Amino acid sequence: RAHDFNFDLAVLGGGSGGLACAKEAAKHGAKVVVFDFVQPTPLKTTWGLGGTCLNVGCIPKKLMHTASIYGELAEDAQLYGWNLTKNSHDWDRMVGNIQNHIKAQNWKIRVDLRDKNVTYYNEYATFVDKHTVKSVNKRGAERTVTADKFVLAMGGRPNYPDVPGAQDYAITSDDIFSLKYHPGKTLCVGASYISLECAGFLNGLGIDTTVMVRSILLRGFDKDCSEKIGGYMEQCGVKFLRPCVPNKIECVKEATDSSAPELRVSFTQNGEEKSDIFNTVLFAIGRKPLTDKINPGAIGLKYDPNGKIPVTEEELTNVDNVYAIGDLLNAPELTPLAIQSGRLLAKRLYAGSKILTDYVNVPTTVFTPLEYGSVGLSEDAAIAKYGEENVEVYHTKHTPTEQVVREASALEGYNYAKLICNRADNERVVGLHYLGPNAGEITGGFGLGLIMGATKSDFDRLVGIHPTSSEVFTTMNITRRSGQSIDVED
Ligand code: FAD
Ligand code: NA7
Repeated sequence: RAHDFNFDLAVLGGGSGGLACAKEAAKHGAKVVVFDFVQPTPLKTTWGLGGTCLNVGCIPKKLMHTASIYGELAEDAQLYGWNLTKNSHDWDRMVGNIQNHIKAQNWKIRVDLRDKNVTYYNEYATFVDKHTVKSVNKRGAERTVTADKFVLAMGGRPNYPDVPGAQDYAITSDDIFSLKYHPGKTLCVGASYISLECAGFLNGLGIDTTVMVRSILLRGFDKDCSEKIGGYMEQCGVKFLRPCVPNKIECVKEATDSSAPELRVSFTQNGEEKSDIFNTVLFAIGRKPLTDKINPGAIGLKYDPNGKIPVTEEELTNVDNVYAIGDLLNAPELTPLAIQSGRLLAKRLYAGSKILTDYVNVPTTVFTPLEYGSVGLSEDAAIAKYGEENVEVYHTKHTPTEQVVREASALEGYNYAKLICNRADNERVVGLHYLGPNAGEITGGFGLGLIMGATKSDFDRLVGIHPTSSEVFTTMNITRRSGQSIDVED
């Protein structure tokens, strides 16, 4: 049957999930095509092959976060004896070097696809019927392709609010990492991790930064940790407007190729109407999957009003030859999860595997100035699941050894860790949370413990590595229930 089609598998979207799936399928002998096309932002920003993570997500975000952390470490370096003359930060040089890295990767991915016998079309694909897509390139040339099976991996794009001037003058994370001019005084709207991460690195680069928060910080994450992140950012100089929503953005002075615009933002804070001038307004108020842009009606594809696609545990949609992976699913929007789901799906389809993607206990890290790593449940989610009487919270603060040269400052006490355990199940650890340096490295490792079902006594059995921050998890003995202060040294 597959021989009647141009391809065995057509993948819509060449991002983290789509590329992993396409390459794995080709490895097992399938004839595969990947379509990847980026619609430019309202500011006309566009990028190459590789999807959100490489071009406008994880990679440039981590690099800008690193740039900002280097500023902090340069201060520490002086305390360690380095004579550094304090230079201001050069936005253009940073953006240039980051974009050079990304462009080199875009090229490498193309070569890799060719080497692995995956056909790549830089074209936007939409369905004609359940075995046929029509695709269009940037010059408007069309092509029709048939395939036995389809994998949807189109990811999502940032939302704009329904506020006058938003689409005309504001930017999103799709624009910030390649912004041609220094952003100047910046307003980040939203309390999502993307908003807080952007505000964190901009402030760290010496930019006057404000975050506009409608309600709580980091909905979905542990509340305790989220508020500590906000407190730390405030101490570092980030301004917060909360509770606050924008009403209008007007242009006072247009942007040029080398300079940011001047924008007047009108907003309501605590019921009061106010306004202020900013050079850059960045919306990070959530993302929407691109499901409705592929002519889903032509195949009768079912999806939720927010664009997420319900799938079986085998990532099959309601259409029997169409699968969906990555940010299109009702699951954490994370690159390694998109890759895992893409790769395992291809193995099941073309290599006889039965292994399913595990969507539970996925470690994640928020790269705010105070980094936050977590795996498993938040405290509220654990209480909702197991009942307050069954949830034991062990917590502690810690001082990373490398920071002891810093003067005792207002920033002390934010480095924090907690283990959330289920008393009804031998104190099995159901949530691990860490605030401090190298959060991603620490949380990634401990994630293995959680998927293997580690209990508190397993953590106690583990001998820590001294002097590191990760050792806090091996010596925790204060429970929240005891009421004992974590400010008292053991
Ligand atoms: P994507 O990577 O979004 O790829 C989809 C591709 O399909 C895109 O290139 C799109 O243009 C293309 N496309 C869409 N429709 C069509 C069509 N009809 N035809 C052809 N092509 C199409 N995750 C982490 O794990 N760690 C992080 O630190 C992290 N940081 C992030 C920071 C930011 C600012 C953002 C925005 C995201 C971040 N993420 C992070 C999330 C991560 O980027 C996504 O989870 C991941 O990229 C999802 O992969 P995907 O394959 O589902 O989709
Ligand atoms: P999220 O996590 O969906 O967060 C959206 C944030 O933006 C949140 O703080 C919202 O506040 C805020 N928001 C939403 N609409 C508005 C408007 N109109 N005005 C002001 N503020 C608004 O988005 P992300 O992009 O960070 O994350 C996407 C996914 O990636 C997420 O699901 C995780 O899985 C990872 P609210 O709390 O609703 O008041």
